[in-house]
Amino acid sequence: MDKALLHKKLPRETADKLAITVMEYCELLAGYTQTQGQMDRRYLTPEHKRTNNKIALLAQESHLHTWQDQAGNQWVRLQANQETNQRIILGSHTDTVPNGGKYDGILGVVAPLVLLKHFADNGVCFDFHVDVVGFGDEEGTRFGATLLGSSAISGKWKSKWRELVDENGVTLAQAMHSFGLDVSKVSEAQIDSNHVLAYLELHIEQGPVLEEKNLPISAVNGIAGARRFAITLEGKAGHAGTVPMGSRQDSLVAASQWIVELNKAAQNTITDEYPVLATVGKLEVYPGGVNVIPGSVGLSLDVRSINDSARDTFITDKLERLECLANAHGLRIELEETHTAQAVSCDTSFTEAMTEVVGLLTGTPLALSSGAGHDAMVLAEIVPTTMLFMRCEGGISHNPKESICTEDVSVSLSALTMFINEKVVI
Ligand code: HGY
Ligand code: MN
Ligand code: MN
Repeated sequence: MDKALLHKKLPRETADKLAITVMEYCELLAGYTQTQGQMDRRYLTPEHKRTNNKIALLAQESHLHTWQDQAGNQWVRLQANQETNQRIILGSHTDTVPNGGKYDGILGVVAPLVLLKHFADNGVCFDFHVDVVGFGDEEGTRFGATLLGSSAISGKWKSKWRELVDENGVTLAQAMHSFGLDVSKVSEAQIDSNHVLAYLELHIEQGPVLEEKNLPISAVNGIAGARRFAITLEGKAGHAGTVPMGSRQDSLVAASQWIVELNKAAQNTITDEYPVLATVGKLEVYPGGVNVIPGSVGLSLDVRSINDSARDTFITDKLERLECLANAHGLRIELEETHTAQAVSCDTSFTEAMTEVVGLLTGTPLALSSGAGHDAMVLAEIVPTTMLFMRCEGGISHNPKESICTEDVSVSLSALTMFINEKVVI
């Protein structure tokens, strides 16, 4: 028994040792990717299966209970010291964006897993179950819709998602079948929110604030709401050498003008009470011939703000402008909203508790709001939810240069331990 744990702290040398293990596991799992040499782990793929199996193996080594639910999320449990159905859940996602970093998501699964292994190996347990979950899909990389894993456990799964198709035309239902799952049973993944005392997600900040303040961790008080769209502008393909400049229906020209205006408009909100962030991350030109006037372009739109109505007003305005540009260029517009997540506030008392823990460990009781979306925003709809942010170098994320330091992982492990020991009571 690690006696120091009884005094509600993780001894510094223990936290440092566990942090090295966390880094090693993140490095190992970074090799579970569909694209050699870059991070690309998608929902219901062989890499997802390997990751779930590895998590299960690590859990079993410490005699922790582990299971995969009907949505492909992997769970690990440190049993309570008494008969109870009360549980806390720590977790994040195991999937990544294409060419992403090694820590976005997986850090929030591996760090609590290492902590649970340490507790189990030292005979430590609590009055409640401590669960760790690795959500199979948060990014939406494979099927476009996002937060699928956390939506399943929260009862927010949409039956229409079974028809979603990936870039190879494989439906989500087919992918589930290949993964050994039955999409008609996804509802069995839903948890009973009455049994959940708290959901806590450790995640890299993916922004520059902690580094600017020279702080390793912070609490999180809210998460921006995002809306995403898939847009197609249909013009008229033509010969680059014969169609006069004045009579073209060039969808790429209209799209380019709109993208520049969109960016400028979002920049103009920087000093507003509720800044809006707008991004076109994908742009596909069809047919893509050097001597062909583009027939159509497909583009994505991602708009976020910590305030939903500021975000929605911005979107309405920009889509009206797109309509004008399309008319001026003789284009047809197809628009599909592929993701909508309202901004959420984290649970007040747990966020205050985490802020206090952060203050005790770093001297600065800081809570930040998150511009990035997280599984926590889905869990926040059904159970008391909060997050712990950890610094990442340069605030870089969704980029292979994403990087963290072992010392910050050590502080994060201490924060998780203090939170579980002192702030969560039955
Ligand atoms: O897009 C996001 O905010 C998250 O990384 N999925
Ligand atoms: Mn991400
Ligand atoms: Mn993430």
